[in-house]
Amino acid sequence: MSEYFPNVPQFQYEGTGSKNPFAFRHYNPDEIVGDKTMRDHLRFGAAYWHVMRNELGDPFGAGTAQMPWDDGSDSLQNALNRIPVFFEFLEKSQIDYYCFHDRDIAPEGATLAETHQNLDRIVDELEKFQNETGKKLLWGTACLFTHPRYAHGAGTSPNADVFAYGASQIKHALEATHRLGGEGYTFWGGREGYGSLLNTDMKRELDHLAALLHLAVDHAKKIGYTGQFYIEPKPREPSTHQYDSDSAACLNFLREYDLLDHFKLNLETNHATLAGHTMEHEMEVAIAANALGSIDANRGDELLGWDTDQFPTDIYLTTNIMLRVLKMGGFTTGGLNFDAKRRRESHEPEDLFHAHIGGMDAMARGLKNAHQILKDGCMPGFIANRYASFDSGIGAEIEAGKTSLDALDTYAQGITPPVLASGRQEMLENILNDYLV
Ligand code: XLS
Ligand code: NI
Ligand code: NI
Repeated sequence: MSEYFPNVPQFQYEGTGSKNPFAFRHYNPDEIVGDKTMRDHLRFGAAYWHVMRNELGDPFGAGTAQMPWDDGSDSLQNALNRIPVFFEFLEKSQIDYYCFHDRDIAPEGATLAETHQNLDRIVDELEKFQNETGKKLLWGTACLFTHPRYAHGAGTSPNADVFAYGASQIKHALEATHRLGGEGYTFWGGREGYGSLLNTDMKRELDHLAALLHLAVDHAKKIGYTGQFYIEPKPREPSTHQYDSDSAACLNFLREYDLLDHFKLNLETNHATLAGHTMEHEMEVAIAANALGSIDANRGDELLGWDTDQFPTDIYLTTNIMLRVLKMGGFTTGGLNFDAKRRRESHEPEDLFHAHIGGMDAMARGLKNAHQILKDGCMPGFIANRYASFDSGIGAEIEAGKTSLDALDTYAQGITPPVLASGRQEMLENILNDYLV
């Protein structure tokens, strides 16, 4: 078998003292943390679109990425040629899962029927490589935002024929995901929003989007696909305003259209920050609704206002993320998909590896820190204690819904004025920092 990355060995765990740039310093796949291995906690995934298809262009300049295995064409053969490269990448970096859009893996054909045939051919090949390597599909999705036909949206397009095209793509992408044993299927509505309300019937667009999601749920039942559906929130870009703007907006949409039983959220760090939230905030909102499914692990840049999709390297961030993953009891169908790309200046193939190894080690450190914080119990204990007045007496009655304004009025008039405890934010920040050394 030819090697596409001859200078890169398979990553091994060498510990913190290692100076080997292709070794893990913190991610030790089989090490047990708490109740399971790091591999099972973190469930790392690689994004086909970034690893194989991102040429590293930006709005001001052409792509820079060196991809000697790629002839630059949109042929089926070129698509087939990329697959062994990708699986070598997964094997060397010890990433167990991957994610794709239909159009990342297979090109459009001259007709829609030919497009679907292309996808089927590629899925045959992916299936073969999955069986040979044991790599698994975390989730699949359909790209309903790149082709010009989706300029006004797919599910929210004012053109019913475009809606039908999108539905056709979803049917085949869902069936491909099912065939490959995909544990989830994601909807990210890049163009499901609007540029101007002057030309938009918002209510009708939302009704249509919900109809499309219901059709997908129905089709999954029909073909026996039991994987988890996800919606991925993002407030804008490419649309001026996307309907799935943040966790709260998605949950409201899912509840309103009776979809909450079928969908969870796939949260991406950089999307959280674009929405004006922290990732922790988005995770807490989703967890409270029992709807946190999976994570697109990346980060933004505070100096840039767009979706820079950088690899997570900030231990403060990864600790906060893993605290919430552990708090919800870990992933079930979800995982940590690196929806992240190298900088345009990091154009050599080996940079793909440096990027992912950094993200994996940062998440592994976050996991270990989070596990230790929860084990020590001091920080969660502080929070529990802060609400202790609701554990008994009048607080317990409030929580149980066993009181009334009359009863609370009588109660409040019979007590001495409340004395507040300090929130101790600074002390807690100091404690958190102690875990990050
Ligand atoms: C883009 C999104 C996209 C989804 C999959 O910003 O993150 O990559 O994850 O369509
Ligand atoms: Ni994403
Ligand atoms: Ni993104």
